[in-house]
Amino acid sequence: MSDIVGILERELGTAAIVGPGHERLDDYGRDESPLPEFFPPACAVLVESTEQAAIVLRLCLENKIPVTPRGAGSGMVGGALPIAGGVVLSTEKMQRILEIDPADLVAVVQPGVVTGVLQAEVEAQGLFYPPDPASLEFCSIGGNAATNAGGPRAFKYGVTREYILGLEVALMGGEVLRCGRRTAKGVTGYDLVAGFVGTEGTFGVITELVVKLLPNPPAAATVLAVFRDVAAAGSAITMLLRDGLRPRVLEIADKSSIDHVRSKSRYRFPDDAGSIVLIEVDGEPESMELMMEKIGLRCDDLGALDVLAATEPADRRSIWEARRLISPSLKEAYRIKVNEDICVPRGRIVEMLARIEMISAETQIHTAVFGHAGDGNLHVNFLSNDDPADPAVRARMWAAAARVFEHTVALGGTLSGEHGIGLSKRDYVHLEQSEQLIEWQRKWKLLWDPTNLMNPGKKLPSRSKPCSE
Ligand code: 2HG
Ligand code: ZN
Repeated sequence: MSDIVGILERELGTAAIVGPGHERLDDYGRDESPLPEFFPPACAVLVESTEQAAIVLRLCLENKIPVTPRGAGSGMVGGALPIAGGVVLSTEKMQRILEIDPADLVAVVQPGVVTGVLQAEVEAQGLFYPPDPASLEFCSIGGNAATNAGGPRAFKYGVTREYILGLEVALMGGEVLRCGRRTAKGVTGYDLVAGFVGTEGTFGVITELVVKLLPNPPAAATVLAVFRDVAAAGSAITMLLRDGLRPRVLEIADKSSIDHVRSKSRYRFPDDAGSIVLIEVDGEPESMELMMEKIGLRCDDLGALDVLAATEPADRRSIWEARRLISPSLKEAYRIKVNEDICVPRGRIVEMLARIEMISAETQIHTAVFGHAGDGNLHVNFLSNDDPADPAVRARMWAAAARVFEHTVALGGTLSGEHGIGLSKRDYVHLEQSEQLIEWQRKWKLLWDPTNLMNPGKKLPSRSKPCSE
């Protein structure tokens, strides 16, 4: 391998490079995925402009060095792990909001802007950027677009793809391409923006984004319905959906999830909570109140043990803090947390919840289930305090996850609703997609990246035998 670190240092200066011996280099070999391995890159380049990103990509192609794009490193499937070594190209320093335009209802941003920061900035101008991944305080908008991130509000407002109007991307070799628009509608040419979003850094590096904004809803309120168990909560969600109710959020959390945040949360969950359904409504205050009342009464009918409404911003904030604490608290409490984010058709939620309970009982692996149930998107966490270095333990956990995938697909669902496929799920794609479809996607990838140096080995299974977890 050529001295790519030296070459990059000469071209960009040493300040941009986290190279060998640097205390932070190891950080670029990890992300938030449950994979035990650590993949050290030759170096990470913290680019500050599109031009710098293009230079890195030109030099890496010239020297045949793989490149792994990276946002904030909050991904959960190993998409940002440099499994082939080479260079990590991080956009974490590209943090400028270039424009917020209330007339056009768009913002133009660099990829390293933290999602929560963008939300706060647009809200200060009476605007709204709906996608709200749980990691919004530290994840970045470029990573959100690369993974097509979701979040609770996707239930009413849709996922990240629906808010990306235009992109500037830097491709392997250094070509920079601008695609998309800043208009509300537009069908000129093929929709490369939609095709690029969700490619998990396998096509190129996002260097600028035009995002769609909405007017900020005048008011929002949160309703918490407590149920005796997760089955009752799941049935309530199905019934609320059938009633045609469309709050902005319709979340579920089982007892295990709630119990892990109880002691830390400022919000005091009712003692008898065997499961909760978290509902949020927004709109004009009068219509919102009506909707809250309707939902509350319906939850009573559906067997809720308790229905609590939070309208004060402080109460709502503490409920959401508690909800966002579920994932990090589970990670803290267990040495192994294999987390999945399967998505089933909405009509199959109750059945899927029952199948997860069955798999947990049969495999004797403790689970915590929570997530965006209104979308059929369930975070199934397999948890263990056994030795994470023991391959037999991990094999057992992933065998249980594979059973969840099989049941998901059997119910017409998909392996990932929002976290992506990355490395950790690529060998399960066969369960859901035909070889023919996978092959078409390989061809598509090679169109953007003919040398297969851009984040190789992610998103799709390799042609050879699947790797083992
Ligand atoms: C959430 O909704 C995140 O909290 C993380 O998508 C889910 O850890 C998880 O399984
Ligand atoms: Zn989630």
